[in-house]
Amino acid sequence: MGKLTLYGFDASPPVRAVKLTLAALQVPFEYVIVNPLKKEQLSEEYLKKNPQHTIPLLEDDGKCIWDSHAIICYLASKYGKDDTMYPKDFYRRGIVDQRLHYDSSTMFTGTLLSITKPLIFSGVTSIVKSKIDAVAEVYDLVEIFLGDNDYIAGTELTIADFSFVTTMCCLKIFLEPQPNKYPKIVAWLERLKKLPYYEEANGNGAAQLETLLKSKNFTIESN
Ligand SMILES: N[C@@H](CCC(=O)N[C@@H](CS)C(=O)NCC(=O)O)C(=O)O
Repeated sequence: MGKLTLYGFDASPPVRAVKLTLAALQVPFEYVIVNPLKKEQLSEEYLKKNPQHTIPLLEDDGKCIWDSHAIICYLASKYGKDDTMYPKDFYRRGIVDQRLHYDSSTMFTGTLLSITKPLIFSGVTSIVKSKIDAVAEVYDLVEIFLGDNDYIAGTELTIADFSFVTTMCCLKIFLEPQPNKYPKIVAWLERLKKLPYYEEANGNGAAQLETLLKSKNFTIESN
């Protein structure tokens, strides 16, 4: 196994999706902190590795790959002892990919980041109600994605669960999923929390982001 380095910061949900994947695969790695609150992702040295200046970034024996979704597919394909976390079966893989693209486009970027980025980086303190309505729309869909299964892409834990849980546990800060309305989501979040590596790989960083966001004393505008 080559030398793996993860560049990131625990408050970042996509970084935590990679940490969960590495923990599940039991792959050792070096963790280098790149703190976006200090604009460290814009350093000349980092831009050479990732011109898109996002965290997470993975370096595997000198080869760089970024975007959490691409990274977790890469890790599960290369280091998985079997294919349960990222199935080789074309249809089951297609379902996992669909979930990952949904997180990448709508759930993380279109919904969570569109709320958190102005709060953290632009001094905005009020959130328009339509953005909270978008969170409810995400929950409606995730409840359907879960269906009768224990996990986001079927009966087995996959990398899609890691991508979703890191985003969903932060959307919770803005809209708590009520058990009577979203029983499957609530049960799934509890299920994921029982993973032995959950707290270290996701729980602690999610708590850090929650503390940061709550320190902004944001309000939600009524329409
Ligand atoms: N789709 C990307 C999103 C990554 C992302 O937006 N990361 C944020 C932190 S949560 C970041 O690096 N922001 C700093 C920047 O874009 O300069 C992924 O999944 O890796």
